[in-house]
Amino acid sequence: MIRDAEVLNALVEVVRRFARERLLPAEARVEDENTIPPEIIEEMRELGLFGMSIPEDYGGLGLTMEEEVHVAFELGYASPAFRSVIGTNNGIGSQGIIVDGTEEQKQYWLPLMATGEIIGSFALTEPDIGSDAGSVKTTARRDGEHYVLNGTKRYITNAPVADVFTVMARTGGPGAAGVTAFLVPKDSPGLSLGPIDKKMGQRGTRTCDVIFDNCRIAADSVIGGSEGVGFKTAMKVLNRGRLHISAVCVGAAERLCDEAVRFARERVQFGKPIAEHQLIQAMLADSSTEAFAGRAMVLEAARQFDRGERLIQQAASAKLFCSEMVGRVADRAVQIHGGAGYMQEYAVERFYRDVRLFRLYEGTSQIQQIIIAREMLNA
Ligand code: COS
Repeated sequence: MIRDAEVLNALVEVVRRFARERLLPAEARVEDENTIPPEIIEEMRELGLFGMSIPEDYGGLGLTMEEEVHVAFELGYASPAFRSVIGTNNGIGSQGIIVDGTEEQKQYWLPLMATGEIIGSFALTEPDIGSDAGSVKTTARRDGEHYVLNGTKRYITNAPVADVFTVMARTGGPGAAGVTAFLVPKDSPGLSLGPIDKKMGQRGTRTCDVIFDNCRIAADSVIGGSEGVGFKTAMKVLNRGRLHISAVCVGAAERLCDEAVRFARERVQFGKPIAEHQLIQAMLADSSTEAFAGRAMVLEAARQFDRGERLIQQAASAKLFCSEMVGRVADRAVQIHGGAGYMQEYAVERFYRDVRLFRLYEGTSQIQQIIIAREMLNA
């Protein structure tokens, strides 16, 4: 749903210019330094990007899903690391509070996240638990007016800079119904961070372990105040997150198409630019068509989300298609660049590594397939 086309167009235009004029020139520096320059984070704050999906009542822009994916297309055009800085506050780091939090939790945390004053992070994955998210081993034991957490969370995006974590921990018996979601401030006694992970790509995005060793938190830290519904909270957060990631994949695919076209126009072989060779044109055409299909799919799914329809299958389909699609588009972009595509001075080399993650996080492609088939068979 687009509430006011003019207002949205103005926002999208500002973000488009910001991505192309500020973020693209900083990409190589982010890759080298493995960190996002503080002045860029400040500009993102000023643009309100930390609070895109946070309701206006709590200080955010309150974008609808359709409006948000339009902005995500633009941000996805630049290195994914930039989007990740604001990604957790808009997505998995805040959505648990938005969808299931108490009014008190919303009023305390959301305004701080909307301005980017604090960073939220989402801690579900563990050393032994990834796809089988209902089997979390981290425990939370009630002790008077506190809970005591024990366990380790792994590969947690933005953990090194996070101020508060949404933590899924076991309060009850086995399976999804024994999981509770907690809001755990970073300075809670017994919480520590592991060393920063060394990743294949997406340099500038930091992940690490979050370790709970008799970590003591107040009893009112349970999201929504009810035990045993944390897995469902996590799943609802991921439905929306998967759609957002799909939009980022589309933006990246469009960037890769532009990089491939630019190179194909400049590179001369057999006496003419390679863009005039039909086998190159075939690769360009396939990539552009697939990016367009992804864009159309994301927009349709976002409209369904805004209409309040059940979106589990469509979010999983969008994530499956768009993340696999951008992998194919990146591969062709490297192919069109030839040997140059293997060299770090070209953006396609970096994007090829960066987009690999999209098929893995917020549910692997195989998990999306399982979710889609289950929805089809249970209908
Ligand atoms: N949206 C809303 N509710 C959902 C849901 C979704 N996407 N998926 C499951 N639920 C609900 C179910 O409806 C069920 O509710 P009831 O108990 O009222 O029937 C409850 O949650 C338990 O669901 P289910 O029995 O299906 O749990 P499973 O353990 O079988 O779930 C999958 C399996 C694969 C769906 C789940 O573990 C999953 O999504 N794994 C991937 C996790 C992931 O993305 N990890 C990446 C790291 S997080 S960045």
